[in-house]
Amino acid sequence: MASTIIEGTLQGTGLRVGVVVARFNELITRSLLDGCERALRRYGVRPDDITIAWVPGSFELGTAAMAMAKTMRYDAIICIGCIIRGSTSHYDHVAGAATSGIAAVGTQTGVPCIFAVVTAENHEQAFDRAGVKAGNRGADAAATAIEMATLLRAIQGPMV
Ligand code: INI
Repeated sequence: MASTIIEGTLQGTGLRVGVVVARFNELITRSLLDGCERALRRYGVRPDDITIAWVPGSFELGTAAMAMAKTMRYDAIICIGCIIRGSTSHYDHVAGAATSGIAAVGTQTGVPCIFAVVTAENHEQAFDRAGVKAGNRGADAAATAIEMATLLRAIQGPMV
């Protein structure tokens, strides 16, 4: 007997996606958001099905994402932020709170919540990860969101 394999796809048509973006380090987070929106559209998500919420900093990402998830109006949520070690003595606290806040959304609500927070030693490294050299983490997050949303639909779909 063959194994049953369940996988997500990159077909985003009909999916509703919430994006939470931190204003802190806005030059970088806007670039991540831009990469994210372009990728979502490439995967077939309609602009009308994308809702963007701005928060002050990465520390607040989880709170807003949790509120969005609880409405059950979104198939996936993407959290975008940028935390630079050189800019803050409380880097570890902000990064830790952002990580656990974002992770809690997925585990507590069942709505996939994607981590698109760039953590970097300096601005140059952060820009590299926001489309300059090392890809765009926002675009990567869009693909992850679509894959997780379609995977969950496949898992929850009717037995055949
Ligand atoms: N928020 C960030 O998103 N990135 C940072 O690098 C950062 N630094 O450097 O402090 C940062 N701080 C703000 C924080 O996220 C909260 O908005 C603030 O502490 C209010 O709760």
